[in-house]
Amino acid sequence: IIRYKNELNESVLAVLTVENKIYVLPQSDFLSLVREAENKGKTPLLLIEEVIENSLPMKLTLNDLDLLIPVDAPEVWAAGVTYENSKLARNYEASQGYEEKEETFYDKVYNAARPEIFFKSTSARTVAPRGEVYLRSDSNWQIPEPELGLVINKVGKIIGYTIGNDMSCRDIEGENPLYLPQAKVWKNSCSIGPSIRLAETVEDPYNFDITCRIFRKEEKVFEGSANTEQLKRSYTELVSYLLKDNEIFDGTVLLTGTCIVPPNEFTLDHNDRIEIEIEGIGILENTVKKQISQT
Ligand code: DO4
Ligand code: MG
Repeated sequence: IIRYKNELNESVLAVLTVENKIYVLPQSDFLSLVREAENKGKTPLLLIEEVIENSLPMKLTLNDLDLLIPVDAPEVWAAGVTYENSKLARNYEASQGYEEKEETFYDKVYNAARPEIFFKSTSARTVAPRGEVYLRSDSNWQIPEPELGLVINKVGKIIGYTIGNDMSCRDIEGENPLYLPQAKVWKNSCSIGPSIRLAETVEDPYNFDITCRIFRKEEKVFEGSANTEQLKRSYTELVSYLLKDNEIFDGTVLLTGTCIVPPNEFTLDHNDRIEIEIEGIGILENTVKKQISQT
């Protein structure tokens, strides 16, 4: 499911099929589609199949469309240290390169029953596909974190899968884990999209290939890949901790943690272009910018 802005500046919901055909949907947004399906005792996929049978695809392709965030997630939350790679990277940044002998907070959380879950973004801070993610002016070590995002409803049902970029400052978090909110949340520090893959169409959500590419002046300076089979925890486990004694809203996105970390000497730069690809969901592309008015 995608959303785009038409020539009248209106938001339009559409479906992109596996054959790369795009059909406009009658609902105004993703949650309306989910709610209408529920009210009719059908699934979103059934409603979409009816549209596909009774209409013609658009002539335009995905590249022609001015894409919007596929769901206006009221809140984006994120899980951390859910892959071994992330644990190793966190230990490196916290130890400033020296080998730690004792068990760290990161080792503990990787093995603990309770996962790390933190507040990542609000809809106003979240950037659309092809939009600009910003660098923080008080950090010299910044990376994208390519993550699978769970789109959930208020009772924690996974209704879709999307792609998220949990932009992060390794030096700020490495200095002190209590700085986590500053290492994770600032203007344009999160991006979601380009599509939502309906949960009912995914055979095995623990088998998504994820690839991240970073381009500088159109030259590829980083590429890394992983698969969600390497995830330490289950999605239901992460969602259940997010919901504990909490109020969660329809369309919330829970990022499931990063499994790809660029080399330790790498930091993002102004005008870098980031691509995060998850097979069957698409490519989330963003350009990196220094903020214009930094204080
Ligand atoms: O502890 C920091 C957060 C780690 C994180 O965001 C991740 O593993 O993806
Ligand atoms: Mg992360």
